[in-house]
Amino acid sequence: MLFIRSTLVLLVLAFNLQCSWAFSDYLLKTCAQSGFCHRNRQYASNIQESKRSPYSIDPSHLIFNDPLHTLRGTVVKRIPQENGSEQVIELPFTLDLLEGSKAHFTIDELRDPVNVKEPLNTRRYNETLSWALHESANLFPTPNVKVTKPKSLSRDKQLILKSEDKSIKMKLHLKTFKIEVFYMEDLVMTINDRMLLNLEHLRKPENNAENKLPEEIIFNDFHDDFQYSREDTIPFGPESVALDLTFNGMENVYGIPEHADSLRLKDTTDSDPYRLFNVDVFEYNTDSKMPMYGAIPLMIGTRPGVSAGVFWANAADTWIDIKYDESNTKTHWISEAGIIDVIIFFAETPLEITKAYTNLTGTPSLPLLSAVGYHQCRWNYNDERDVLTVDYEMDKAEIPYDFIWLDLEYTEDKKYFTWKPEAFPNPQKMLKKLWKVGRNMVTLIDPHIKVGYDISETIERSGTAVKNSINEIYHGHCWPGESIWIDSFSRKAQGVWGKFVSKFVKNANNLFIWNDMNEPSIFSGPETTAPKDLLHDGGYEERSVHNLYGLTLHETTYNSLKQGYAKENKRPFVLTRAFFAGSQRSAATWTGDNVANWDYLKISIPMCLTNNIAGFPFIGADIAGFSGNPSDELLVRWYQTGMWYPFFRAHAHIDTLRREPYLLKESVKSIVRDVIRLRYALLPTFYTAFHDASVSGVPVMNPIFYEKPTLEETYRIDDEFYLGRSGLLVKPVTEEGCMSTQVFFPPGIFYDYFTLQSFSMEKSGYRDVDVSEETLPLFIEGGHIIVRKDRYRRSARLMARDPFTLLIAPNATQEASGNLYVDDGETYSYQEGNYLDVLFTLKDGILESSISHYPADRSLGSNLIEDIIIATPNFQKPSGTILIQQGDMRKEVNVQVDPYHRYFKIPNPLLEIGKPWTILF
Ligand code: NBV
Repeated sequence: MLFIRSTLVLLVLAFNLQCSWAFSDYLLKTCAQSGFCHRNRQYASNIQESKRSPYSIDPSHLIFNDPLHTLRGTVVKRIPQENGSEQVIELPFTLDLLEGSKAHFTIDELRDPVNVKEPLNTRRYNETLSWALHESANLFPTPNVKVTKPKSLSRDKQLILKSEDKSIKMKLHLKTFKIEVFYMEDLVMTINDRMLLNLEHLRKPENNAENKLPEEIIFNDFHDDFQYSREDTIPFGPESVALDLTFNGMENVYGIPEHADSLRLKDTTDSDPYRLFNVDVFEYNTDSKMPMYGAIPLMIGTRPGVSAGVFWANAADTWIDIKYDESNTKTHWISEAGIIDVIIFFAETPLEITKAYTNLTGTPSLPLLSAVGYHQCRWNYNDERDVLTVDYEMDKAEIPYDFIWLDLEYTEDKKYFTWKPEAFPNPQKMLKKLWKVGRNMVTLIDPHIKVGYDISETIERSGTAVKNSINEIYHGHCWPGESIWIDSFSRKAQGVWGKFVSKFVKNANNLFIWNDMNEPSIFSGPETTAPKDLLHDGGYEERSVHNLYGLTLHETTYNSLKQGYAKENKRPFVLTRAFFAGSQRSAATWTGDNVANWDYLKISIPMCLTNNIAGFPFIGADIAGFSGNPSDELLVRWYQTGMWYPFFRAHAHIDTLRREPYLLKESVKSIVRDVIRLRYALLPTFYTAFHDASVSGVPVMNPIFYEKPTLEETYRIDDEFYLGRSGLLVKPVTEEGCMSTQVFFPPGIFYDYFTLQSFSMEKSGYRDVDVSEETLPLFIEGGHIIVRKDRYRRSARLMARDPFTLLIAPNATQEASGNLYVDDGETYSYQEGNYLDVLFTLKDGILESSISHYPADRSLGSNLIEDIIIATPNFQKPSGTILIQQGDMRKEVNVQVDPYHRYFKIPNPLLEIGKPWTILF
């Protein structure tokens, strides 16, 4: 049976590979086909009619726990019975006001073990937060919360909690479990305003009916009639959790990646809700709410002056309805299992919300500098010779690159941790050749392990494979044929995987790992993923932990690589396809199997922006489309767009024509070469942006509204963005045959990046910008200083000693500033303080550099500055010579003037980047 179905699915997949470029929608459930989604949507509409609240807070059980400042209590669910009595279900509830204008609340259920069969864990899964939060995240309640309660607490009363700094006030309505949250005395969020709170408590099939509220329906409670899920045993019966949260006065919400949709989320009243359920969606639909490879249940709402965030810490299959209604945004969160575990954030700006969120879930780790360069990938480079030819040809064409990738086919019979011997007889030698110029290799290692070789046998023997519903090792189908899956939730499995990885990278120092198919993708499974009744470590069902699986795997891979490279103190590089909140700490990701057409190019921008605001900036899309062969025009536009993706990688399906940049016809090649070189020239600025992200979570690809949160007209712009906080503003061309495009500019002075022609915007608005095939609409906002390295080198590592160029773009008051972060680009020694941090400022006719942090290794700061270019809006060039000072050195020089009078230049000032200096105009 399993075999017939998997063959069928394989046939369907194969058919798709060849014949069409669209996702096969029937493989995935709609909300109406998903038991718990359908039930909760129905409940939502019924409860709106009955206007009855079955849930309340029991006043007699409220404890305000002083030392911990946690409010503990019981949410009571009352179910009227036919005989007039009520069945009462008690649900433990906690609420904390957290430091920094945040709050955390949970609603759980204590399940009776009598009703649960071994080896299932009785408990509702409540460990999602511990995976999502970083190790030392601080969930401490703020001290001195002021509680105001009426003399006698009865059911129709309210309780008021106020944080010490008074930024947050929460009004708890006991009768309906409604919570109003005020930020700076402004009602910003209401929880359970629409009374959609629902927790389907444990019951048996035989007494299911009497456990239903009158507003609930019975639909797929104990079985699943979706075509591919009929074998689901659903051992707990219905166990979903749901809640509504309203963003008051906000008409714009963002986040909840991953979806191939606009940056501002859409109203779902007339469609399915957005779904978060990690699945393999080959050639996914664009402009769609369908689930994708990753899930970050973080939503951010904003209006000028106030922003709010909701982090729904639940890893089960989740659907989210959004309704924009009379200047409020009403959201309804529905998860199939687990507990209600929510952190809410409040701040003045959306950027502060992202920062606060990454403060808890971890900032993105600082990548290898080379990983910020260009990655050349294809399914597949066939053998050693193929790899070294690509390497050679890239150099011959003088196109820099840093990583070459090996997809699936380098393995022997798709057995991970092996090399196909005839194709790769000496991987070490190949890796050494690449390393000579500082280059790296990434190989694909997936979690599905072919049965019948030492790796799978070790997993089986050590009891670290994922189990089926009767606790036997689960077997399914994936690329290698019959496979088992490593259960990376378990510590033991992590150790086992660690050994495989260490052995694999032994003797190498430039070999890294790509975890693909880790949603997990299972060809023979329902919705092409794992059956929901599989069992993981601790007796938890896949149903409860599904969206975490990818994270557990790539985090294990990262830790294993870190261990493997401990001697070199080297930072690992891991690419993951599946992700969850917290993935940013240990991986990069990409937008999966897109198609070489304009729709996918266009949608890649909001997709990357969404990940960036959800704390996971190291993302890109396959350039120039995974499936299909792009036209020259599309390919050029894709490189011009892709050079701004934080993760800059070309990749192509095995059935496509080769398209490495050196193979392109001369006119196209030279544009692509210039684009890749521009990325390398800007590497210091990109790396500084990555560093900012690693410190505070600031997006690398930064939406306009994140930089200008008071300008409401920016709230729907998702086709242009800034590079971090550098002031570089980009509007990639994503339309075929485009000759002119409209670019939005906030008020201020702007410079065309290439010509330094300036213009001034009195107020924000759009300008027509002409484009040709070669041009990329790229601007610098006045007030910024950009740092570059302009010389062509073969790889990032070879640029280490290169001199810097500074590009100064003054604002209307002739001021500008910018910063530069430098470290060795490879090791963790920056964590011991071995880095250089420089601040450049232009003010009152003085351009100066000050050092905010000196590296222990002073050679990091010995690079020279070879050019300083100063753009001048109204061409005010210094009248005489200018004075340059660094330490004891003082010299007067003449500036060089651009014939078009757009800038002047200080050539060869011979200043060291790592020491302070001053230039007087
Ligand atoms: O390993 C092959 C591909 C890979 O190239 C792609 O990037 C992944 O998203 N992989 C999926 C498996 C098969 C895709 C049809």
